[in-house]
Amino acid sequence: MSLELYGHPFSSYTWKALIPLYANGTAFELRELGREFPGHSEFVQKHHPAGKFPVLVDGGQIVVEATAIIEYLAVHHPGEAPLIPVDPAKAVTARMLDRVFDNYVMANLNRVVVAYIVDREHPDPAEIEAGKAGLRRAFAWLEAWLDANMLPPHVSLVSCAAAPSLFYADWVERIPEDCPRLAALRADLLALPAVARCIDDARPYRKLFPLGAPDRD
Ligand SMILES: N[C@@H](CCC(=O)N[C@@H](CS)C(=O)NCC(=O)O)C(=O)O
Repeated sequence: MSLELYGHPFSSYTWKALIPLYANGTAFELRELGREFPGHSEFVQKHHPAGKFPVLVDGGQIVVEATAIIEYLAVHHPGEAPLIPVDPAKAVTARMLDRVFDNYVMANLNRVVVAYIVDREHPDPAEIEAGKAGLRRAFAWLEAWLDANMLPPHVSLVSCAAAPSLFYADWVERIPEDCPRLAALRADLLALPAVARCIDDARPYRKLFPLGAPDRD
């Protein structure tokens, strides 16, 4: 039976689960969320502890949380892209970076986005500044890390976390000129076929970006 992924083409965390599926050519069906498919939303509300997506279904197995979905795919549906490094020490580093991208890049960009969702005309300036300051701090940390370390050249847990978070973070707060390694990483990630596919499939939804999508990427 084919895998089913509940999510939305414009959702950053859905991308995080789509990238490994695309990179390994794993067969799956996207169960898109939206008003047209109320049953899909009901499923997510029932099976995710916070009603969030993505949610992966593999026969009788339901997996929630994008990182856990990648770990699950690495174990049960392995492919050419070794999503989790085989070397346990490198796997620790991959998991550390996954947390950094989720907790300090994705979370801070979402803080700004949510301020606009709450009140598009008058978003809370304190929330916007706190989110943007968090992004600048995370960017600087990542730039220093990239200066001292190498990332694996293939699609891994790190690229699955980094690609969507850097894609949208740069729309909220541009990666500054003093972070050239991070800007280059973002460009490299966006050029990966699995990521480019997510970007293209999400284009029709750009008008939904609460801050207004920039005319690039
Ligand atoms: N920690 C979750 C976060 C998932 C998440 O925040 N998903 C967003 C879409 S990108 C969502 O479900 N938003 C709708 C909501 O919060 O109700 C994960 O890693 O999968």
